[in-house]
Amino acid sequence: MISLLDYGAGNVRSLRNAVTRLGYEVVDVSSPDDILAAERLLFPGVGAFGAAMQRLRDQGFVEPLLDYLRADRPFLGICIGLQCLFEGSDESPGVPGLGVLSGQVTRFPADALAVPHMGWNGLRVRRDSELLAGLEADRFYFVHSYCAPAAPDITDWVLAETDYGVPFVSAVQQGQVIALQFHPEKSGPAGLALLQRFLTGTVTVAPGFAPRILSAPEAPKTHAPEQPPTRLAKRVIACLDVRSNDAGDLVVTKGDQYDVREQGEVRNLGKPVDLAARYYREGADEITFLNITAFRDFPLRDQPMLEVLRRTSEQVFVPLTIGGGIRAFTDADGNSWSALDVADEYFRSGADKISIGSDAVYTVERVRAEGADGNSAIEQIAARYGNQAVVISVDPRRVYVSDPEATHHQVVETAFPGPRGERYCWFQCTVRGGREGRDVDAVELARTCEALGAGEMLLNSIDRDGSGLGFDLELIAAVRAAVGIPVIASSGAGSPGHFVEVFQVTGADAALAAGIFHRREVPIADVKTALAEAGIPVRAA
Ligand code: 1PR
Repeated sequence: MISLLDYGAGNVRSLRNAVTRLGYEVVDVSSPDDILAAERLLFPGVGAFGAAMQRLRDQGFVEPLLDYLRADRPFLGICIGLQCLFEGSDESPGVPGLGVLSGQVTRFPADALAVPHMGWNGLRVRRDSELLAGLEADRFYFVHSYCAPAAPDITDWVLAETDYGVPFVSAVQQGQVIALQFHPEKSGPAGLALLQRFLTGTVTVAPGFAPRILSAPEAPKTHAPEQPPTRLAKRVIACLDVRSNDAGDLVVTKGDQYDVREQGEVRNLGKPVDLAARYYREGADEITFLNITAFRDFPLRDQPMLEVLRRTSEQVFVPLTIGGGIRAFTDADGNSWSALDVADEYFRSGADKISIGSDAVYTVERVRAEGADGNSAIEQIAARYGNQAVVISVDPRRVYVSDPEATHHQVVETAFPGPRGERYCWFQCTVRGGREGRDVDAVELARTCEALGAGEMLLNSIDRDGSGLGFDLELIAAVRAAVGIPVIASSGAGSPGHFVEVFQVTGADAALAAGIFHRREVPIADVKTALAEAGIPVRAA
């Protein structure tokens, strides 16, 4: 029986699914007494530091939690669950943490590297442990903008550090108290193995161990030899465009330049849950579902899609993104839902991130005219679930011009001139699955959405979609240079070499493909091999 300290700050379904999958029953902590009665306590990390601490305080959980930790009872904190052990965080100035560990959590420097730190990174193991034994060479999934800097006065706690611009603490343990900056529940087989060690109590304690709260400087007992810095891997993402076919079955489909029909029929490339499970087994670093007709069918009516998400999240233990239809909606009877309601339902059904397409374009138009008011879907969802949970899916199409002065949009000089030899183009955002172009370019969209709180850009290209000609490097480089959040390159992958090229040329953080994976033309493992051979860090497939 595993007690889950779900303090209501966000989605913990992924963790529940992982624990259940490993054969354990999860009970929720709903009162202070439940903490002291727990056999093993999980403190998952979602939301912001201040909100998490506030909720612990409001529910009277702080004192019992400290008692539980002082008594060296089995505890696993994850992400914010690690950060709350410190004295405070720059994310929420003035809000005290639990103070079990001395030091302050700080924001990653944003100058050179994309923030959040999102994706698969390694561990520099600082001392031997049963928890990490044999997993030292694996990568784990991180997603956070704040970190605990590696500092000498907590070295007796530190199991592992990780590097991302700065070295930071990625795993701590004293006795039975463990905390991890990464998400084992989203870290594939290695993460599940680690979680299982905690759940089964494989992690034993030296006899006579007494934990200290607020540790004093002390040299670690075992120091691993100096190891090279860890590197964040470039992510390879499998994307499933999902819609109902004409028989009413939910299928994975795939378009050419967004046209998913062949001889009048919606292309059917497989069943969503089965394909997602296959990509998980084959080593995809993330899975993305795009509910491509949700702009016209309200997604909360689309129970089969929510069911797809639920069933997938029970068997896929890497991050799961879902997009399509995240917007406010009023039905014929006058019932209204906000975009946040739609996102809530997606998160409840197992999503780790949601992606917003059309509504982001309308938001940018509104912000340009009236300024930000805090009410956009991006702002509201980021405020509840964190920036890292909000992806913007952009569907741009090239618009060619002969003269850069002929448009107010940001243009690039292109190596692929337009039909009349135009040497410049801008990237026009579209809505409703590419059906309607708007007066917003992809660079403006990316900048504004970042400022509103989006955590990641998924950059499609209608021109390249389904073409197999390679990613639109000019588009991706232009957007990558404009924002500090991670950018996912999408559309046009035809070979492993295209992944190598997009990472080398544009600095993209992840690359996504659909057609080549669905048609089994290129295995994910071949993509990873090509990347590794080119010296690009990847998580082994
Ligand atoms: O506008 O918030 O309801 O979201 C709708 C979502 O559905 C958006 O994310 C939009 O990108 C997506 N979408 C809408 N219509 C289509 C379509 O194809 N007709 N799919 C569509 C977008 C692009 C990628 C594709 C890559 C890689 N498809 O998802 O997977 O281009 O393909 P490739 O590797 O085969 O080239 P909203």
